[in-house]
Amino acid sequence: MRLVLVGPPGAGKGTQAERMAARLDVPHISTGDLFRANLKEETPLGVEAKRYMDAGDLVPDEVTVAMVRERLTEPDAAKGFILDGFPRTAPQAESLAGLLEEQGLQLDAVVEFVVPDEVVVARLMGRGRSDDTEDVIIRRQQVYRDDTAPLLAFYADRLIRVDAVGTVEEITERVFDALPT
Ligand code: B4P
Repeated sequence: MRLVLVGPPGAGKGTQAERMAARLDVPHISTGDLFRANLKEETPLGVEAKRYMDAGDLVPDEVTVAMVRERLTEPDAAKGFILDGFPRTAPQAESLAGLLEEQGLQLDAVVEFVVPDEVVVARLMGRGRSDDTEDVIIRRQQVYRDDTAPLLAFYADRLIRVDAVGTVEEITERVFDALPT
């Protein structure tokens, strides 16, 4: 199964991706987690990503695409993957399409997590990550509307929309009920 998860910041993509990956036995590939791991190790990539993440902006496409490309060529991704938080821009979507085409592969579905702004703000304020301050959350929501939401039209033929308000368990069941078999 090759899946992409899309949704505004705090929609629960990371939370659901982890559960889905365990059930489907495929790797969970989160660009946010990859950036944070680089940040922790203080790699040049992490240092560069930090200033964008702290401002609520997207890390530049060249950097993000190169990182994902490398991750997707690791052996465990051959059996499938859950891409969490990638693609987030049109150039990222085009590069993913190119990469899959080179390998003769296709995405099985793109799952959109639908959740109102006020719910995500409450969730993120409760989490307390360094990019979870009110100003930065508002900026991330704006970036989502401007750069990421337009991608949903690009994936219209394989888009699954899931109501992401509810308990973590309820949402996982909704996703699995909606996935292609
Ligand atoms: P991400 O790490 O992708 O973070 P996110 O979108 O904010 O969170 P997510 O939707 O995964 O929410 P989560 O499950 O954690 O991005 C962070 C930054 O990295 C971006 O702003 C950007 O700078 C950079 N970046 C990442 N990908 C990029 C790309 N492709 N291109 C460029 N830059 C990129 O859940 C949030 C909270 O809600 C948690 O506390 C969780 O416990 C809680 N929660 C989850 N489900 C819940 C539920 N059902 N009920 C109640 N609480 C719930």
